[in-house]
Amino acid sequence: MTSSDPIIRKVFGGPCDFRLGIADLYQLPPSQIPEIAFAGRSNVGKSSLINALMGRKIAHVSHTPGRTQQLNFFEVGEHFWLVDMPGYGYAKVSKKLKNNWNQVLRDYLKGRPNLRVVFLLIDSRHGLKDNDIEMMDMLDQAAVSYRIILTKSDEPKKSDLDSTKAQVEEKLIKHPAAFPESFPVSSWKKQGIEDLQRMILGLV
Ligand SMILES: Nc1nc2c(ncn2[C@@H]2O[C@H](COP(=O)(O)OP(=O)(O)O)[C@@H](O)[C@H]2O)c(=O)[nH]1
Ligand SMILES: [Mg+2]
Repeated sequence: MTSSDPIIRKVFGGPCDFRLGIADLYQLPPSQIPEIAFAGRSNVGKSSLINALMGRKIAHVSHTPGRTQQLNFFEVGEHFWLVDMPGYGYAKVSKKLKNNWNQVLRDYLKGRPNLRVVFLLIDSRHGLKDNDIEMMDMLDQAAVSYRIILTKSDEPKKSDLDSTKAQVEEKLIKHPAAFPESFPVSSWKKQGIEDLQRMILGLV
């Protein structure tokens, strides 16, 4: 953790422990501490972003997407719980499994008053896909506030990144639970990471 801000160093550089992975909601721990969740398509760069935020490898970075079908909970000191949601949009997952998961997710999102925000990650090279819109609809229906993070912002040209950002924000107008602005980040170049850490501190 290289931030010059002592509070960021304390929170994001302090203890972060894997607490549990749950595949069913009866396993859900009680909701006392604020929760911050990360969602997005498989391969969007979610594990990399979580690792960049925490300044260490806590989430598995993989080239074979779609393996984890559970909600993974990490306890970040006494400050908040970080929830790694399973990546979606992986073609090899059966329809039945997908439906089961959607039900688990819906129940989680609806029944979690301490869930402060879902960061919904979108690949800045590809923009919004149909299953991202499905996820946004699910979040709107559960009335969980969410913010769009544009990942891998080191890849596209600036003009392309700007137009993707504008396109995404145009769509957000129709989504009541979405924060109207989107946030480009690069886990590789460490761009936008400290802003995101600060944003999280403002929410917990
Ligand atoms: N260019 C670029 N690639 C990234 C970045 N973050 C992740 N990736 C790559 O995207 C792929 C998927 O990353 P991963 O973090 O495993 O994504 P997840 O499946 O969403 O957890 C890997 O090949 C990463 O190296 C980034 O900031 N910039
Ligand atoms: Mg991952």
